[in-house]
Amino acid sequence: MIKSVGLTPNMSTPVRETPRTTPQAQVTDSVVLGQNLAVSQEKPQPVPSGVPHPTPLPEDPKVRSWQGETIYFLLIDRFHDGDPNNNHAVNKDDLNRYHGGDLQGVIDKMDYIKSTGATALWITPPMDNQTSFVNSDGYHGYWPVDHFKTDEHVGTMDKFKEFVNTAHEKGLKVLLDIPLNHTAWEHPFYQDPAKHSWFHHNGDVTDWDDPWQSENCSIFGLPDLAQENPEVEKYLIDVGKFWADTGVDGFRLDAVKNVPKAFWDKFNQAMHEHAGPDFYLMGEYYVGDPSKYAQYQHGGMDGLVDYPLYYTIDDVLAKGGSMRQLADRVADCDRKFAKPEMMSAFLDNHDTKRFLTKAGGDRDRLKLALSFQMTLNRIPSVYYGTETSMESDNEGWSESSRRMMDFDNDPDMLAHFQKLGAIRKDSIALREGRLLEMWQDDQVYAYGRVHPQDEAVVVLNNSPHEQTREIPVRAESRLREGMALKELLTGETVTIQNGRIHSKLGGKQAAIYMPLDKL
Ligand SMILES: [Ca+2]
Ligand SMILES: [Ca+2]
Ligand SMILES: [Ca+2]
Repeated sequence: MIKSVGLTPNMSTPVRETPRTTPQAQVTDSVVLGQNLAVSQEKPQPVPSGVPHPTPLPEDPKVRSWQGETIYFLLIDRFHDGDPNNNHAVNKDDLNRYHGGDLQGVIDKMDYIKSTGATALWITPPMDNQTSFVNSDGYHGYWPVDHFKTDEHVGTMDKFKEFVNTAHEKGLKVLLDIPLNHTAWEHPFYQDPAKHSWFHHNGDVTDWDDPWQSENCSIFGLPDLAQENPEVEKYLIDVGKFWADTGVDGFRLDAVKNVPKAFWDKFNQAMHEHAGPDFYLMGEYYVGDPSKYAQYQHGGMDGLVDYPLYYTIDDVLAKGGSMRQLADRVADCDRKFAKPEMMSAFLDNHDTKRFLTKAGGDRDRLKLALSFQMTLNRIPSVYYGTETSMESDNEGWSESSRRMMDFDNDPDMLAHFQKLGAIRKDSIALREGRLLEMWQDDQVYAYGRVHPQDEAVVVLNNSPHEQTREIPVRAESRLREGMALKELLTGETVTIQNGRIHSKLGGKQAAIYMPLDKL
């Protein structure tokens, strides 16, 4: 079990992907790609969206609600090395060791992040971590030894504040990842006999299906904090207040499943009282059953990452299953989640294989999945490098999904993502509209996004062959007979005839239609 520690630093319970048992990472040449790129001096130009009547997202992140955001998620250590002076014991040849990325690197690449169309940034925990344990480093940030300090590899607290200010100046919100379930072994509290009652002493989780074990036992041996102890509860709420005071716009809460819900309810309430009702709390709850999610949203957690949808995206869009499965999953989740529009849809992350690898390297499948993710009634979270077609190894667990960012790996995929980002940014229908299913069969899924100001219609063809459908306009829609719609990915125009949209799509293609006339 101890060998697995560095391989599952997020401490989540893998539901389908199980941790690898062999510790040796398969390091390939691609690991070192992108590490020595000079900081680009030229600012990337915004991509035109082609949205007929744009309703742009406000530039000032402080006046925006989270619902309209597009999140870019990166591992600080694996994004960009902006300061070689903090490269303590870096080993870029070993995926379980520090690679040298830091806050300065994220600052240096902020224009790139903005150019993708993302509007918010989620970074891994910057707190001071235990340097290493067995054959792994705390590069991921989930092994805190001091919750009130930044790590020496990441940068100083002043650098952190500069990072937050730079993001805000560029119009990006900041979501900070924060681990509250456990500490690292070298945390001084764990060594302190006076703080014995601050931790559970129940041994490791042995049965992942046992909810009591999941909350009260150690994950891979990590010291498990006893949140039911009022002193611990107060301490962790103080940790939250401390980081909220740096000016970040929300938290991504690690390992929700492994902490009693009663703690989360108190923590959520305390954070909203301290930092305001718009301070976004996004939980990581590694569970595929959508019916278990509403309790957390009712308890003040604004949203959670959408694992139920993730598994279906994997089955259908990566592996080519029936689109009926995807349509039914979206409808089922929309019914069961308390606030589906505050949930976050993702294709892959640091605990999964990368989407493109699961799709057998089929780039058309990645493009289709991105088109789905960016037009859905969820907050999209895009994992760094997915927009440039980075891949994982086929073998092993998730460490090969954490290679150093390769900015130049696939300009064509990046252009597709930028286009989708620009469209979402300019369309209130895609950001805030209600989702109405319009069509489903084994190959094709279509939905409308209906907002009082505007509408969009999205049609997705999951078959490798061309498909044509006559999609009926819903009664709830204000799209009417004879109206012309522009398809934003090709620029073609179609006219609504006999109450239907004539949609012809190439294999594995998406269409995003918007009315040329104002509604
Ligand atoms: Ca560095
Ligand atoms: Ca450290
Ligand atoms: Ca726990």
